[in-house]
Amino acid sequence: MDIKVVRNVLEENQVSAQKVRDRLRERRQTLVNFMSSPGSGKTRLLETLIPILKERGLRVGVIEGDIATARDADRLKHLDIPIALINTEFFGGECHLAANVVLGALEAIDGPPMDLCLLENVGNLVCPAEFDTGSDLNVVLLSVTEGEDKPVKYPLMFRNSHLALVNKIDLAEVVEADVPLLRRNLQQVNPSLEIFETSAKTGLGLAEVADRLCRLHDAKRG
Ligand SMILES: Nc1nc2c(ncn2[C@@H]2O[C@H](COP(=O)(O)OP(=O)(O)OP(=O)(O)O)[C@@H](O)[C@H]2O)c(=O)[nH]1
Ligand SMILES: [Mg+2]
Repeated sequence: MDIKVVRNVLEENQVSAQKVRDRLRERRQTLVNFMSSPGSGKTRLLETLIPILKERGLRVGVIEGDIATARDADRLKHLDIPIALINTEFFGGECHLAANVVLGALEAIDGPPMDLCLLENVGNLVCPAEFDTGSDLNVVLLSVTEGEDKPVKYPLMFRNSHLALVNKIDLAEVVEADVPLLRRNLQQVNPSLEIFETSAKTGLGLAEVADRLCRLHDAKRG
């Protein structure tokens, strides 16, 4: 019985994810889903990456997913972009964003023209990987302070992602991170994962990430 209930939840989510995809296709918009443990640097990355994307002519919007508080949305306010905030504590404190919630957020920021919507998922290395949001691209951040073994300990997140950003690379030496081992672990879990080394603090690697997102949007727009 329990298994059936879980299956129903996931099947329902797939229906909503398809609605998100249909909506994005109609509007020629691209949705990118950023996921990671709490504190890996998702918000800091958005703060540094969005100005680069804007310089390249992309009109950007953000969906901020958090269990509680508007802190991350507030940190992005100065970027002067449409932002939809979702606090999951109002519907059970879910540790992920389900597709129906993402659909509602897309509707909420409808208005100003938008090419690229960046979704900051709830900080969690497990649950968000289980729920298709309807995104065009899944990006996982793993900071060098978290340990090289995380891809093999939490494989689903890395299997369900297209890009991995090895973030806080500016701290690699200080925390004696073994970056080659971290890369090997990522490749072992998902050989097709595209790996970027980034620092959301210094901006290192973010031009390459911006290039990748521009190419994705261009390909989708056709
Ligand atoms: N040195 C360094 N610090 C970083 C980097 N990226 C993020 N930080 C810092 O790490 C801390 C956590 O970053 P956030 O951007 O809040 O992380 P988050 O993933 O959005 O966290 P949640 O929203 O709670 O899941 C902040 O103090 C950031 O300034 C980086 O590349 N290098
Ligand atoms: Mg954040």
